[in-house]
Amino acid sequence: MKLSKVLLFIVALTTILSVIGCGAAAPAAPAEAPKEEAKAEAQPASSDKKTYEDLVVGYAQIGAESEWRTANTASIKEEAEKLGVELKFSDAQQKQENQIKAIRSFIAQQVDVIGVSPVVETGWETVFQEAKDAGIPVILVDRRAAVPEDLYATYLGSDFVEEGRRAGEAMDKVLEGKGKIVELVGTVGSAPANDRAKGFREYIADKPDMEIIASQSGDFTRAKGKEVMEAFLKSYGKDINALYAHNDDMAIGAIQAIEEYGLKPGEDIKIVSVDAVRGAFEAMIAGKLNCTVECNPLLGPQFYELALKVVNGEEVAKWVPSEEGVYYPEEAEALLPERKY
Ligand code: GZL
Repeated sequence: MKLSKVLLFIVALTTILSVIGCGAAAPAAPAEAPKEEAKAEAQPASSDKKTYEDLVVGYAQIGAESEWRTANTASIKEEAEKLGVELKFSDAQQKQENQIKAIRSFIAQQVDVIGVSPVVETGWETVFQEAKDAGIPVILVDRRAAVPEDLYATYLGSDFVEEGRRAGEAMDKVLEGKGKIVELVGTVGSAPANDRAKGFREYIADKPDMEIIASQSGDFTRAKGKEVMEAFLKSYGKDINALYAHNDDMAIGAIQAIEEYGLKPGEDIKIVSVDAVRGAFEAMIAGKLNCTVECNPLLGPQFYELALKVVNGEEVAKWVPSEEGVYYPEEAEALLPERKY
């Protein structure tokens, strides 16, 4: 073979080998996916997150003892309807054992989350632990329970001590700092009763001429409020200058008792109560009630927003306080039309 041909062959061979070499140098499929692809697999796909339509909620309500509770129940039910949440709702007729039974039933049905308004503060640790062991978060709504913080996801409700302080300040105003007061207490052992009593006493502690001469539970109902006020009138009669009622329903019952006794509620006996339901605004317009401290029952929207966050593993505050005001007779007529409960 002539030298020129040999050289040509060598050049061609070298060229072919160098091309194949580049091809061989092309990387095979990488041994592992690039970091960003690997990271994507580590996070749950957004489709794994529940929506309101996926949510199954068990709600253990206290009962139907007051206008406030009726409005609270309406808010919980109406918001579930609006959002497409599957709501399993129980009314415990103000009995703790019925609320505990309802919670156990929700656990057996494997709901996503349990909402409860504890009728009293104590006696919840066992059943809340059962919910935790079943992997079902508990949300306290309206009233608190005295349990370790790891047994509930969050508390959505009012600052009842502050409501008591506001009632004390209002009583100071309507009595002009001086008078004998009888007190209608809410459900014995309940957070609102314990704390409204505490806040009121904190406020009048440095008011030497304001004295609580009697205190008894009316269980947050009109009927019991009337009955206990009748007993107060029998014992103290015209010595009573004012009534502090832990809710408007008991105050409205007491108003009936005061009128039947022959005295003028709102004048002979000043009255300060809590909730700010429509019945209280009507009593203020009639001159029979001197102040109502608001306690917001319309917790449905915030409750489901918290429930979805908790079920999807999002961070929520341990306490979500409600926004509330204080109302007097002079503004009652103008405000009544816009009151939602
Ligand atoms: C307060 C709520 C109380 C209301 C009452 O948040 O728990 O229970 O003040 C109701 O009217 O019965």
